[in-house]
This record gives sequence, structure tokens and C-alpha cells, in this order.
Amino acid sequence: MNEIISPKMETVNNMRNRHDSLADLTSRDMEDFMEEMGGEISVPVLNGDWDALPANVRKYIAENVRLCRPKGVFICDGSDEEAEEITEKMVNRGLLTKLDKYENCYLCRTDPADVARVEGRTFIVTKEKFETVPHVQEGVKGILGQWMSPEDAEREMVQDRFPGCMKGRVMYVIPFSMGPVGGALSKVGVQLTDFNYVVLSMRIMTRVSSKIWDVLGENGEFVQCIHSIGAPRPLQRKVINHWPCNPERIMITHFPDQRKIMSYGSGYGGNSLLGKKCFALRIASRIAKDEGWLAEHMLILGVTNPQGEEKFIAAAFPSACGKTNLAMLTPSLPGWKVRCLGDDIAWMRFDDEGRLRAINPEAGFFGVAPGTNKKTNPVAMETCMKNTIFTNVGMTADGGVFWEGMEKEIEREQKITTWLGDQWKVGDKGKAAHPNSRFCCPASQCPIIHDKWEDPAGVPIDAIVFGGRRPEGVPLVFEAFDWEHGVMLGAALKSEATAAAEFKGKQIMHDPMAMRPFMGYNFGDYLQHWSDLNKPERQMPKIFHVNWFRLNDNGKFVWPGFGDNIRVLDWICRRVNGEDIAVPSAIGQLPVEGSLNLKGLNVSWEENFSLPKKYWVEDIEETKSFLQAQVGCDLPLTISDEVAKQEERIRLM
Ligand code: GTP
Ligand code: SPV
Ligand code: MN
Repeated sequence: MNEIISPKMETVNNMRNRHDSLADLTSRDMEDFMEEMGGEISVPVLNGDWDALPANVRKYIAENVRLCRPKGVFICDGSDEEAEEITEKMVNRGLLTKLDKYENCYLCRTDPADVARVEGRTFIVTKEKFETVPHVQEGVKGILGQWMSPEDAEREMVQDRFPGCMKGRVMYVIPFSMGPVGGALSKVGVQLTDFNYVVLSMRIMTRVSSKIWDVLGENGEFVQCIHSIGAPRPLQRKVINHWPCNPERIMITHFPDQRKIMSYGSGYGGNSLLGKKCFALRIASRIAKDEGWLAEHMLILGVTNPQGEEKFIAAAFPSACGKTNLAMLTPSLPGWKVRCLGDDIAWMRFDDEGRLRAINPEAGFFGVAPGTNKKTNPVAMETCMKNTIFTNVGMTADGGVFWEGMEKEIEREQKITTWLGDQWKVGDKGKAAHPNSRFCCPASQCPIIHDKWEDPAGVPIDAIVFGGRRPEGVPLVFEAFDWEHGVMLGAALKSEATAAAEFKGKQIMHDPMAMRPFMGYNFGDYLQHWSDLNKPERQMPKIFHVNWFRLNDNGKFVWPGFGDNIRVLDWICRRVNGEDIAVPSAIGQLPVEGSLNLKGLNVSWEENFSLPKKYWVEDIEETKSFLQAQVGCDLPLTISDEVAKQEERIRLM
């Protein structure tokens, strides 16, 4: 018999009493335990009530225990006590360092080989290849998602990587909800992981609770999220910074038909917090297509003008291109107010009145640290001063955090330990924090969190905004002519590469809809799905494009950004209200000169809004060949029509 069985609680308690720390159980103890249990092959349930789990969850865990061979199963309940127990253990082990300067904050340093999402090792598994990826032109390597056959996935994951991958480790069972627990737009997942850092992070980023078992009922549907750092005991690879991982063998696979995710080898961010990109974007985008809604890489904010009128905006920018900053914007214009609902992911659905309603499926922020400071984003700085896990930032001698951008916020000559553990001070060579270092903190403690942020019905979206890092040619803001043109602008989205993934250098990359790394199905079908949403009885949001990152000839940003982005939101809100402040151009509706409130700024209209013809001729040419090469025959006609119209307008510029 090779079954997980439920040990009597008294046995478990005895075991707990015999060990200071659960993870200290040895294989010897395991043998003793099995003896006590009458020699059955089993693993102990170290925490939680096995019998209280729904039958399909028990089956799911049992199957994966057989595959991964952990030494015990720890069923999480999401409580503070549980977090404290796990935190204490991690501090004792050296994986976390308490940051004495703040309340309940910790620093974690990863193995320097495990610092970002690994897009090259991320796959979607479907029987039919073209369900996942478009028909690319012959000889072209597709960049809009990677497909793997079920046979290859079975071999790579189930046969090669996962057998015995949790040996000597505890398997944590994390029940979580994306969206408010029990909400009509919410979805449930159960993550299995052998990494306690993931447990602590998941309970910040998602809603982890025993209530999930009630939501599931007897046999409710959940997304299966199976994660291992791929470092069974005895260890094969030297552990660096107490951060076990297996970077050479990282692989992240998604099975949309089975609503399943298997991730191996990495403990970092989107690779391991499976509720985030894997579930809430890749799996959810596929569910959303089947069910007629949208799962997008978008922030959600409410912006209120001095007259007290509020609009809701969803904005899609690629990774590390400013979503968190915009979502928490502190307006530089008097009388304006921005409130945050989400900083990374939006699930959106048209309601019976034809309004697009958005919820934030997450419960926390996993924000880019570098560049964040009291001037650029005071709200984020305040949000992460308690109950936060910082990963790969620097630490000051007095137990505070430090990263690039905080130079003016620490004492001069402060001694700093870098993310690599080196002694350092401002002005020294190198960096204190990794460029993709992050803070992970509960959204509820954000001082400008919107009172509707957990409303299960979501908020009605008035405008959708696309944007990226475009050093050249692309104006500060412009508006799509209509929905179809807006979808084309999204499809043509590009940005300079950032440190959020493994790419190096500053090349401009296509990142359509800011979803390139997160597509769960054929990108052509995805564009068709967006197109099909447009119905006369619906109130379609207006679509805009922004660029905070244009440079002048001296390499300086032509726009101050951050709090001054309220001036762009102001213009967007006025357009939503139908104000006559736009003038058509080849690429969309541009602000009429002077219609943007630039009071008190010293910026050049020309530098922010000029449309260099040569640039745009090349841009549309390049976009056209990109879409032909990468989406091929899957590109909806409506989109190729929009590209053709844009090309013609540019020709006539
Ligand atoms: P992910 O969490 O990776 O999805 O990133 P994000 O889109 O939330 O990006 P975030 O807001 O964290 O910003 C990333 C970097 O861009 C930070 O270093 C910011 O300081 C910088 N940034 C954000 N907004 C602006 C802006 O308006 N102007 C300039 N110049 N930089 C900005
Ligand atoms: C992103 O890369 O867009 C992120 C960070 O939000 S991660 O969770 O690592 O995907
Ligand atoms: Mn993101």
C-alpha cells in the first residue's frame, strides 16, 4: 500500500513534542513513525486536519506525495500563528534576517542564480500545438508563448524532475483564493510546495485560509499548483545563501485543460508563487477565453478629480514598466486623489448593464524595489514598512533596507550589506540591490487602498491604458480612434527589456498587450477574443497609449513621470467625459497643444508630442512584419485592417 493516511492527532502531537522544529524530522523518525502506524507506507500529516479536506484534494495530495516523496505534509491555514512558526524557523536557519528598523519585516537573499522569471523555460502544454501558439512564419522562432506536447511534459516533469524531488523536505499544502474568498469572480487554487519562503509569500500575495475547503465543498474545482525547488536531500548542489534551488533544471509547465501547473527548480517570484503569473494570467486567460472574460497584466486604480468625480482605469505595461508606481500615484496637482485597487493583474468581465467590471485577484504587492523612494512613490514606501518580505535588497547597519534610488534617504557613509553579502557604501562600485529585487507586502495596509478593492463585483472600468519603455518617437499620451484601433495598439506594444526576466541589455522587444510572457493560449485567438468583446449594447472603455520614458538628445527623460503622471490621467478623464481636446494624427488622437495641464513644469511640448515621420514609417513596417511573422494566419482580419489603415495614415503624414 502506498497511501497517505491520516495519523491520529495524538501521534502527531507526540512527534511535534519530540522535535523543536518540524523540519528537523529525520528519516529515522519517519521509520519510527511508520512503525507506530503499523508499518504502512505513509507520511505524517504534521499540521492540519487531513480528514477535513475535500476528497478530491486528498486524492491530489496523495498522488503528489507518491510522486515527490516528502517526509511529511503540512496543511496550512493561513493564520498569523502559523506564519510566526515558519518565520522563526527560517530566521534560525539563516534564510530570513529580521529587519530591526521596522515592524515584522524580513530580508531574504536568494541564490544569485535564481533572481527572476525564466521565460525560456516556461511552457504551455496542450495536445494541439496551435491552441497554444500561433502559426509562425517558416523559419521564425515564436516568441508569443512556448508549447510543449503532453508526452514531452510527462517525460520532463512527471518522469524526470518530480520523482522524489521533495525527499527529506516537508510538503506544504496551501489553500488559496484569487479574488475575495467565495466571490463570484474569484477562483480557488491549492499549491503544494517544498519551500517555506513560498508559504510566507503566498499568504501575502493571495488569500490563504481554511475557509477555502468550505468554498470547495465536497468536490469543488480548484487549480492544481505543484511546486518544488528541486533540491531533495541528500543535496546534489551546494546551497548558497540558504536558498536551495536547481537553476540548471528550471522548468515551468502549464496544463490549461487540466487546470494544472507544475513548476520546478526556482523559488523566485513568478516562478514559484504560482497564484500570480502561472494561475492568474496563463491559466486564467484560457479560462477567461472559454467563459467570455479577460485576465490581464494590468493595474487598477480609481482617480478622483477636484470636483469629486471618480473614474476607474486599468493599465497594461510590461514587467518593470511602472504599474505599481501608477497604481499608487501621489498626484502633483492639487485636489486630485488616486486610490489603488491592484498593481499587477486584473480580471475583467462585462456585467448585465454592459459595463466592464474589474477585480484584482491578488491580495498583496510584489513590487520592484529599485527606483522606489519617498519622492517617486511615498505610498509604496509606507506600504512596505511593516509585515513585508524584502528579497535581494541591500541592508543598512541599523537593520533597514537600501536599494538604488534611496541614496537621499539614508545617512551619508552608512554601512550597507549588498544583496550579495558584500560590505558597501553609496558611491562604491556595483549595486547594493539586484535590479529585480522586490518587496512583498499585504495590499490591505496600503494607505491609499480603495474601499472597494475587495468588492466581489469589481469596479466599472472607464479607460484602458497601454504603455511601455519607448526611448524614442512615441508621444507621452494618445488615444485610440476606437476599440479595434485600441486592440491593434495593444497588439503592437513594445518596450525596452527589463530585469524582471532573464533578458540582458536594453533592446526594444515586442510585448503585445504586456502579455508576451503570460499568454495562456494562441495569441491570434486572444486578439480575436478582445475584438469579439466589442458589442453595440456594451459601454466599451476608451483605449489610450502612454509613454513615460521618452529621452531627449542628451539622454534625459523628457517627462518627469511619477506624481506628474496625474496630468496625463487628467487628460484621459476629460476625454472619457467627451471633452473636445484631441486632434487626430496618423497614430491616434493626440492632445490639442496646451490641453495638457503643464502648470509649474518646465517641459517641452515638442519633445513630448512630436511624431517623427521617419521613425513611424519604420515602426509600422516593423510592427507589420512582426505580426505577420509571429501571428501569421492567426492574426484577425480586423487587426491587419487596422495596421493597414495606420500604415496609410503614416504614409500621408
Ligand atoms: P512588475 O511588478 O514587474 O510587473 O513591474 P511594474 O510594471 O509594476 O513596474 P514598477 O511600477 O515597479 O516600476 C518599475 C521601475 O520603473 C521602477 O524602477 C520605477 O522607479 C520606474 N518607473 C515607474 N514609473 C516611472 C515614471 O513615471 N517615470 C520613470 N522615469 N520611471 C518610472
Ligand atoms: C512581472 O515580472 O511582471 C512581475 C514579477 O510582476 S513576477 O511575479 O516575478 O512575475
Ligand atoms: Mn507584473
